[in-house]
Amino acid sequence: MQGRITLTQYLIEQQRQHNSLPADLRLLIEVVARACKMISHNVGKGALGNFLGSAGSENVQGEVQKKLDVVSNDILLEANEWGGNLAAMASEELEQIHLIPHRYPKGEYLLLFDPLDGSSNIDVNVSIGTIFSVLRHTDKTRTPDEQSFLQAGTQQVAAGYAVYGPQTVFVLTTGHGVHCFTLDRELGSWVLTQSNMRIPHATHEYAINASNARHWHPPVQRYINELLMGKDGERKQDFNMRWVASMVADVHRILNRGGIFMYPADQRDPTKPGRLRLMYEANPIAFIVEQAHGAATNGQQRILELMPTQLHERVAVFLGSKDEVDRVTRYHHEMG
Ligand code: AFP
Repeated sequence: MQGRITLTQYLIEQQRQHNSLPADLRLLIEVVARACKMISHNVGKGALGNFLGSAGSENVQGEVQKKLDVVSNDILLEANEWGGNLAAMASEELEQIHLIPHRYPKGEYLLLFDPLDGSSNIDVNVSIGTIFSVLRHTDKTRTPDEQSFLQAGTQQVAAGYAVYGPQTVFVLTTGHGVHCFTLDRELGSWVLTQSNMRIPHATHEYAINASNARHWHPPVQRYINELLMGKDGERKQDFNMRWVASMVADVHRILNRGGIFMYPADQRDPTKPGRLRLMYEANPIAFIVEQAHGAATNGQQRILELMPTQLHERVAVFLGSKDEVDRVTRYHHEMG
């Protein structure tokens, strides 16, 4: 087909146009995208590749790992170790950071990833995905440690996700808008299918796990009650609800047609501020959402400005269409 732009072509053009995409960052993104292709291939095999079910181990979060969690993590580590673009990696599935082995050259970037987001959906054939974030290793004289990764989301130089669904897509930002590439399975290449994705400011759709409703804090109760009242309440319009339980899939819907995604902190355990991880999920997705003209807060402040204190820390998340994110954030400010 004529006029097709592949990911490689797109990245080289970005490099020429903006001069802000260094060659090593471009290569790093290509390696991540290639790893996502391999993960997609394995996800697609499912039971035929003996990939379903539990791996019989737990990750650092105390969650039971699925076989595909482990396989996807290994694919990303192996693909990115030898390219010479990275100083270190961190994965939601690993307790410690992963240093580049001595035998390989080191680069000036740090890569973080959630290898398989939405793993509860693996065995039931519902969309899942990979999320990644790239930071600079600022002090090159020092071997990276956990502290090197503890940078605010505003410092990200690239972020993206892949969704393994009816189609496999790769959504990317390097700070110049959000672009979506679809995997052409016959040719094995990523083809640009959407440029400059925009999240409409207004929406009639929301995503939240409502089974936690009785534990929510008052600002969230107030906001959701108003949505549930629909036309009969003060919002004077009906709202629709969707919940995939794979953040990537919910976010991809929101990037395409608007909506608000919420995973709030609740009253059960004050030491657990929400379920999602700041470094592997909230920061990269917040970068993408803001680049698509949406908003992302933890109810109090912009997610991208939060200063992480731990690699695996969790955070409350409200993101998507700006008008709704602003409203629920205002309720948090008003209600303390
Ligand atoms: P898993 O990868 O452990 O399945 O977690 C997925 C996730 O972090 C996010 O992708 C979902 O939006 C959310 O958790 C689902 O949470 P519930 O299990 O509470 O629905």
